[in-house]
Order: sequence, then structure tokens, then C-alpha cells
Amino acid sequence: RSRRGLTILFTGLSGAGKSTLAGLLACRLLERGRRVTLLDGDIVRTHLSQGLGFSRADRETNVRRIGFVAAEVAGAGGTAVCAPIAPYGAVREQVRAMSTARGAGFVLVHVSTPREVCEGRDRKGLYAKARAGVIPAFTGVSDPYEEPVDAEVVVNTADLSATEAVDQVVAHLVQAGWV
Ligand code: GGZ
Repeated sequence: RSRRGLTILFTGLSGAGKSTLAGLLACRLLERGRRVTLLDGDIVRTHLSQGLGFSRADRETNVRRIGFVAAEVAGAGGTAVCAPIAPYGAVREQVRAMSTARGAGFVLVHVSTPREVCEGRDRKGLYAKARAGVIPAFTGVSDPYEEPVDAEVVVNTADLSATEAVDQVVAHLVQAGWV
């Protein structure tokens, strides 16, 4: 089993399933004896990024902060599981570079659930608010999401259960020698 640190970055739209999958994956990795830090969007924006909004600059700052903490964790041999939208490819690349510069691994997981499906679910009613203009600059509606071209794993929760999606991520980690 690898003792190298590892950052796993989930990226995808609001409602795509990132938090669910990140939480399930964290449990699976804990069961396999890895030391895991979960950096979920809500927790990060409450603590690490309190006061930041959703402008391009604030999103970039938020995701870079996540990348910095993840690199610290992974650089020390731990596993950081992160689940921001992370809409910008260049910033995702910076996050990758921060971890690999510390000798840690990096795995990008694109939760590719289509916007129509996320909007159809609309568990939190955010898409409706975005359509009504109540929430401005909402990712996938009125703000960009740059589709990754460099994801190690792509999972679409429209086609897969959460368990099946996490199984695919774990299968990649096993195949790549991380667990
Ligand atoms: C996108 C927004 C917005 C806007 C509030 N655009 O589904 P959620 O609610 O729980 O997760 C979304 C979360 C996105 O924050 P992140 O830190 O992951 O974004 S980023 O990586 O771009 O910094 C959503 C909620 O915050 N939310 N306003 N305008 N999502």
C-alpha cells in the first residue's frame, strides 16, 4: 500500500453529487487505513473562506486555499479529499501542481452529472433561484464551468448510484497503486 500523500479533487456542478461521493470516499479510505481530511465546500466556505463570494476572483481564491491545505495534508503523507465546484481549469491545474510539488499524488474526479439533471433534482432550490435571478452568477446557469479535459476519473451520477460511482473512484485508486 502506498504511503505517499494524495489529494483527490472532485469537481462538478452544484447538485452533481460531489459532497456525497467525497464523504463516501473518505469513509472507504479510512476503512483502508489512510488518514483522511475532508475539505467539503460548505465547511471550507464557513471556516477557511468565510467572507468570500462567487465572483471569479473569490472562487479562484477559495479553490487555491483548498489546494494549499490539501497540499499540506498530502505533503505530510495524508489524504485530502476536496469537493468544491472548482469551475476554472487553470486553477484546478494550480491545485494539482501544489500537491505534486510536495511529492504527493493528485487525482482529479470529474462528477459529470449534466446540468439538466442537477437542475431537475434541484435539491436545495438553488437552480430555481438562479433562473429567477435571485442568485446571480450561478455556475452552469449564469456563470461558467470549464469541463475538465484531464480528469483521471469521470463519474456521472445520472447513470450510477453513489455506491457505484465511489466504487469506480476506488477502483482507479487501487489500479494506480494508491490504496
Ligand atoms: C455556484 C453557489 C452559488 C453560485 C451559492 N454559484 O450545491 P451547493 O450550493 O451546496 O454548493 C454550491 C456551493 C459552491 O461553492 P464552492 O465553494 O464549491 O464553489 S467554487 O468552487 O466555485 O468556489 C452552492 C452554493 O455554494 N452556491 N451561490 N453563485 N454555487
